[in-house]
This record gives sequence, structure tokens and C-alpha cells, in this order.
Amino acid sequence: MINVIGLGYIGLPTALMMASHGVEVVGTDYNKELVETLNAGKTTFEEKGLDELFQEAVKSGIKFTTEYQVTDMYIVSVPTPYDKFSKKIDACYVNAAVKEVMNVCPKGATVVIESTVSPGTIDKFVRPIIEENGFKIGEDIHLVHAPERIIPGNMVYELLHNNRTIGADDISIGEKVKKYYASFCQGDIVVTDIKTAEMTKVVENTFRAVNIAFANELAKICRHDDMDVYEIIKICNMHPRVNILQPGPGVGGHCISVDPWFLVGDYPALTKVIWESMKVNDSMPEFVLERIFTVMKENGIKDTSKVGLYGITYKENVDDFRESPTLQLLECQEKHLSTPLKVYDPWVKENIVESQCQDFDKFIDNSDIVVIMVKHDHIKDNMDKLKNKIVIDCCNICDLPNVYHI
Ligand code: SAJ
Repeated sequence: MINVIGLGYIGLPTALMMASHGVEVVGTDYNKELVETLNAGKTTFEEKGLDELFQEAVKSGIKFTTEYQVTDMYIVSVPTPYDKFSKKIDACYVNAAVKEVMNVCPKGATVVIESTVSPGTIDKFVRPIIEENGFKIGEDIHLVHAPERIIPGNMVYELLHNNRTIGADDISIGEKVKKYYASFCQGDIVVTDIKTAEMTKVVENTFRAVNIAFANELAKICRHDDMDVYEIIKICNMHPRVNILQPGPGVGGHCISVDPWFLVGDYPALTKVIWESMKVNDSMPEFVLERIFTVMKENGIKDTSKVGLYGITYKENVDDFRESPTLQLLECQEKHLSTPLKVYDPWVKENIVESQCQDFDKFIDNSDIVVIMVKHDHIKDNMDKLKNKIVIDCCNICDLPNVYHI
């Protein structure tokens, strides 16, 4: 039996996937409300295919509880934020989860850390906790790192199809854990050592952050000198060895806007490119705000209550708004303006900011300027409603005449 610890964006789909592929799974989370919701037969976030997977897993006997289980394999999938001051990883949730596991696990158990961690985190924090509990690593407890790679919005597909990495001290233990993941994963699964696995995961997200920053920097250059960044990227990408990503209003989520900071925190003297890239991405919401002011001025609009931000989530077609560019923009706007900009998001049903509208038509009616912050399918299907509006399109999805870009 596998005890999956942490039933959030990664732990839940992983637990469901294993359960629906014949593995006996118990999911544990310290959040009582979340466990009650799952036990009432409901999922806790929206994701394509998740509800169906949930039903299959329930049929296969998955259980949810707040209790840690006595078993021979644990998968720890809890958040790993960073310390905003030092930029280093804050491993408090991983540490707490491993301590709880140590209270119940028998000798011979395997502890798999799935949470994203910076290279050396397992050596620095996890190993001492295991040893303090009187276990000998490699004999009494086996340690593995199996970082995930799934993208919100396409998690179920990617869980099935992506290649994976497993890091272990002992290759035979890595191979044993690989079998569990291979129960559902159709991709290649590479077995390596723990520190390499830790580093690969952080490097993958850093690669994307740096490349997004490059696109964002191009957007700034092009805005400064009145060039069309999208046309330029489109043409450059016709070169066989060039593949530039898309500029946007900023970078959100709990991965790409966080993980690269781990490297900056641990290797400040060696991470100039990464550091500057993170700063460029972080500067984008304010860049959009400045753009809004310019467009207001050009169109003689003085009243900020006539500006509406479309989209609160960190990207399209998900309900996750952690670190979202819109929230970053609102925070930055508070410093400049007293009247908050109106916001609307079809995916965010509860009001998370004061100026949030829940009615799309009212939001549109009350906005002279609509700023597209997120390219949800919903706005693509409602382009006709923007016909008589001034649109600031941060996502390059709108081809109406009255459109400004970032
Ligand atoms: N973004 C841009 N321009 C682009 C692409 C993305 O501005 O061209 C923005 C998005 O709008 C969003 C942010 O970047 O705000 C991040 O979105 P994303 O779709 O690039 O990635 P995440 O954070 O949802 O998921 C990433 C993925 N990592 C990589 O692609 C290397 C995913 O595979 C990881 O599993 C996930 O992080 C994670 O959990 O670490």
C-alpha cells in the first residue's frame, strides 16, 4: 500500500492515477476540510479529466484521511515555497511531513519525496530527520526523489505520457519505485541519484522562466521602439534553431515563478542570468499597469473605474490564482491608485479581491478599457462583446481593430 502525503495539485492526481491502475492507495492530508470534501465524493480543484479519474480511483478503493498510515511506501507531495527574503527554499512542509512519517513507518519503508526541492535539500533536511529518529538510511529506510512534471490544464494526460526522473541512493530501490510509477506512466523513467534528480526538476522550470523572460524583454524593446514583437517572434521561430516563447503580463503559479529562486538563493554569485530573468518576469505586471495609464491618456479616459482586468488565474483554463500576474498587478496598483481596477474571471467563483465582478456582461458594460490578462477559452468565445471596447491584449489573442498590445 502507498500512503500519499499531501493531496493538493500534484498529490491528488498522482494518488488517483496510482489507485486507478491497481495500486492500493491511502491519501493523507492535514487539511480536515479537504479530506471531508474528497470523502464526500468531490474533487477540490478543476482540471480536465480529474473528476473521471477520481470516480475510477474511488471505485478501485482509494481512501482519504488525515492520519498517516503504517505502510512500506510513502510519497510526500507537499508545497515547497521559497523564503521571499533569502530566496532559499522553505522546506518546512516537507520536514513536517517526513517527521510525521517517521512516527509511524516500519523499518524497511521507502520514503519518496515528490515535492520540488532545490539540489541538496534532501541531504540537508530530510536525511537528518530520518537519522534523528534512529533509522539507518539504506538499511532501515530507503530514500527516493521522484519529481513530477505535469502541467496544470493538462495534468491527467501528462501524468500518463510524460517521461519521469527518479533519484535514489540505491539503484535497485530506484527500480522498485519505478515499477509503481510505471503502473500508469507510459513515458521513459530514468533512474539516477537524488541530487541529480533534485537539480533536473529545478533546472527544467528555470529553463522555462529564463526563456519567458527573454520573450518579455523583447516585448519591452519592441514597445520602446514601436516594433511588433509577435510578428518578430513568429518570423524568428521559422529559423530551424530558434524557438522563442510568448511574452505575457507576467509569470505566476507555484512553479516557474518560484523554483528558479531556489538556485538564486543557494548560488547568488553564479546565477546572474537566472536572477535578471526573474526580475524581468516580475516587472511585467507593473509594465502592464504603465501601459494601461498610457492607453487611458491616449483615449482621454481619466476614470480608473472604467478599466476592467479580464482574468485572475495565473494562466488559461485553470482555477489556480497563486502568484498570478493579475494579483501582482493589483498589488502594484494599490501603490499608485486609490480606486482598484475591476476584475473578472469565469474560473474564480469566490470573491478573492474586493473589486471582483461575478457577472461577465456587467463587467464588460462597465468597462471602457478591457485588459486581457489571461487567455481563457471563455474570452476567445466572447470576442464579439469586446467590439466597442478599447482592448489591451496582453496575450495576443484578439484581432479586433481597437487593440493595444503590451
Ligand atoms: N507563460 C508566459 N509565456 C509563455 C509560457 C508561459 O508568459 O510562453 C506564463 C504563463 O502564463 C504562466 C507562467 O508562465 O503565468 C507559467 O505557466 P506554464 O504553463 O509555463 O507552466 P506551469 O507553471 O503551469 O507548469 C510548469 C511546467 N514546467 C515546464 O514546462 C518546464 C510543468 O511541466 C511543471 O510540472 C510545473 O511547472 C511544476 O509543477 O513544476
